[in-house]
Amino acid sequence: MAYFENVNQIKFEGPASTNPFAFKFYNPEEKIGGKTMEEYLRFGVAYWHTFVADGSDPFGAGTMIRPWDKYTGMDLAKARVEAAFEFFEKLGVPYFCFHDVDIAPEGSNLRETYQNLDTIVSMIKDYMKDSKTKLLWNTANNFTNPRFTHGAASSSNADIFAYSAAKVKKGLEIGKELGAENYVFWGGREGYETLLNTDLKLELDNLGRFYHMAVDYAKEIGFDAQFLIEPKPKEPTTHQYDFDVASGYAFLQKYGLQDHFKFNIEANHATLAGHTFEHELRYARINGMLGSVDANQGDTLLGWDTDEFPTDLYSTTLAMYEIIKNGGLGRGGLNFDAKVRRGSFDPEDLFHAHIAGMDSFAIGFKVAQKLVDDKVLDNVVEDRYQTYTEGIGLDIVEGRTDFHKLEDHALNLTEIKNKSGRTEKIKATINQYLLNAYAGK
Ligand code: XUL
Ligand code: CO
Repeated sequence: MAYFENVNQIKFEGPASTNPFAFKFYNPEEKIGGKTMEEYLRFGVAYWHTFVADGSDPFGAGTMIRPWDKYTGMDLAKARVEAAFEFFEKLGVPYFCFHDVDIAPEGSNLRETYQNLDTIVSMIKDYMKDSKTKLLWNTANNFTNPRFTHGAASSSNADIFAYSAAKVKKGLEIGKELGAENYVFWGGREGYETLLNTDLKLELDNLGRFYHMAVDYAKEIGFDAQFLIEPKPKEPTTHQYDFDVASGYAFLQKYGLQDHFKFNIEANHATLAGHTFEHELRYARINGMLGSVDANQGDTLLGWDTDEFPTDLYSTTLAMYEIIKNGGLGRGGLNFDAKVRRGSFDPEDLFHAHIAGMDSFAIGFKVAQKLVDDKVLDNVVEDRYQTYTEGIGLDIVEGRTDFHKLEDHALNLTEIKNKSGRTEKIKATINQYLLNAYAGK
């Protein structure tokens, strides 16, 4: 059965096209910086937002019209697999991502949940045989069910720690079965509401223990996916343990996990942490920890995770700049952890949303590659830090100074000259690159 019968294969038609079901900028075969867009951008569809979410919010019921919703239970789970692979093929997207609960309903106990998962995983495996779409990552949802109210690996209840471990164990087995490139840990309830009832040290130590056991088990079963931590500062808990890349990296180093994990960086999580998307990407990149991206955007007027499809070209350009400077995302990709707005309830809107996101990253990729090729920002930075390439500056970076030597230098200074940072000039240049990109200049 076709679930999206009004939509045909989405093709690249170029910037002049007026066909809403066509890519204007994402041309999978086009080479940018020697790589095709398809192999470099590695787009992924998020199963939960696209095939499961119903558009409900804290003030209202679901709005989404989804042809598969006429089914329930395991029939619904199976219909979603059919719809998903039809969608992947029509969109021509190379990857998808899911949580365990997205693909199969939970049973009345863990054993029954496993059975449901096994049925759907073998169905997905069959569909993957005839499909170009691969699994970018899977993960365990250890946050929705009420049992996780006090956390999962950081729960105050040891039974929940064990239950969470069992779900991740199963997730690792599923990842191996389906050939996942990565395995994600987003600490949905790993955090706390109030210190008044919280043993902060025990919870963090337990989280460290949990991640070590996951690393050990993946090794035991020969699952070689890249492990990824996805930081988020708040929501659902007040204080999330994996707040941002900097705090996550400190955590990983403290518990000796830094060689086993990288980061999955989500744009809207970055802005919730008071950072820009590019800040988080840069922080991970300079530490060799940039693994994958949850591509979305927030709303600057709202203080929560709105998970919008990325359409801000300035942001996609600066994000792609970091990704290019990282030499790509390796086994990672650009997963659209993004949802259509509650009012965009037609099945077709799922296509419009993904087309918008893919085109926005294609533009960002083109502009960023040009910025890199022309050394626009490299030249700015090189000039700005020029004092570290000679004299006392070179001595500092090469470790030949101490406070005595620096004091001598400072006492002998007659004049200190700072240079302008030229922020506005740089931003104007980026605008010029953005606008010129499709004028063929
Ligand atoms: C929640 C979020 C999750 C993770 C996977 O904000 O981003 O969907 O990406 O659990
Ligand atoms: Co995410």
